[in-house]
Amino acid sequence: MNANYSATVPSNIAFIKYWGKRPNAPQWPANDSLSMTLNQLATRTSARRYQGDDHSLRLGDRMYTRNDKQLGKTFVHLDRLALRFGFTQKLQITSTNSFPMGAGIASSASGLAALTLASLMAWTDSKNWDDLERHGFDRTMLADLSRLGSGSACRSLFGGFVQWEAGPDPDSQRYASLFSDEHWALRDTVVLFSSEQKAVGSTAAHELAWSSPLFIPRLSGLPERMELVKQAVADREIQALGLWLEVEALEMHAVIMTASQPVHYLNQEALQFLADLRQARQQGEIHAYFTIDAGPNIHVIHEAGEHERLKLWLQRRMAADRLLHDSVGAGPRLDFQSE
Ligand code: 2P0
Repeated sequence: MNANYSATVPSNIAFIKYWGKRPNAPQWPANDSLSMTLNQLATRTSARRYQGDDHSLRLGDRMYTRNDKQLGKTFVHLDRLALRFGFTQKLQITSTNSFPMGAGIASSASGLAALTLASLMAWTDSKNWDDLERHGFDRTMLADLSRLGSGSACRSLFGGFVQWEAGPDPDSQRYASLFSDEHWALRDTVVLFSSEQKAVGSTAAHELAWSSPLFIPRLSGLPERMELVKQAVADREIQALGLWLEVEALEMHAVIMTASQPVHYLNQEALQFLADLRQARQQGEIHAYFTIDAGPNIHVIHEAGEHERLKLWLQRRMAADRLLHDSVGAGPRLDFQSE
């Protein structure tokens, strides 16, 4: 029997960004972060055990080897998991994204979380969450392991509105869904300004953050901002949330734009879009707010009732194939097929 173990893991969009890591431990963030788990923008990864000399990896319609720089993180992560738990079986991995890779839609978050889940399911013959837990892999453990592959991946293990706390020491990091996806029907429309691989990846950008004179002041203000954002989500206050989302995204970009090797993720067209969105909001045409990841694309956050009006406004400005429409989601799904 050659069974196929699959995980479908949505991406997440950070409201309070994970930006910068502490240097004295692996994957220990400089600050707590808070995100909304998405629904449709997801990675689906399947793993099956097979008799090969090395793991094999297919992403979309291409095969990758461990020498491919672009996906080196994947093989490193498989090796890390195998070494830590003594798994020797090689895996055949197949993965598909519902969005362009490396365009700032956190493909590493959904990708590394899906890889963690599918590979551990295959190695331990786990068909569902209960089986995984019986083998010692509860949700917190799975988030810890996903985080080692890519920091933001740990938040995608949970649905709704998710907080990742840095904790007092690197082994006490904590994850929690503060509100489920049913708490507030928020939507995220992603406006694509470039689908190309970005020039500076997030891992390098996290290191550069410390060289910005704006970084330490940012860290000192974040605990208060976190409380205000949590309160806005608790109260379903889109205006209070939205204004902080924009401050937070612009501050993160200001940090990287003032680093010792400055990085400009946003192009001219994206910058103009931010100004246009704000102007339209001031004039009462739309009620939506932006946030931005480490990439060139803009996430427009709005309530479900606003969606049609916003969509019309966006479609007057750009081709429909540059818009990805998503909403808050319930988190990962696992499935299993025997053959
Ligand atoms: C976030 N980002 O909170 C922030 C905001 C991008 C902008 O976490 O080095 O790919 O793999 O831990 O998780 C992207 O960084 O970095 C990220 P690594 P990751 O979503």
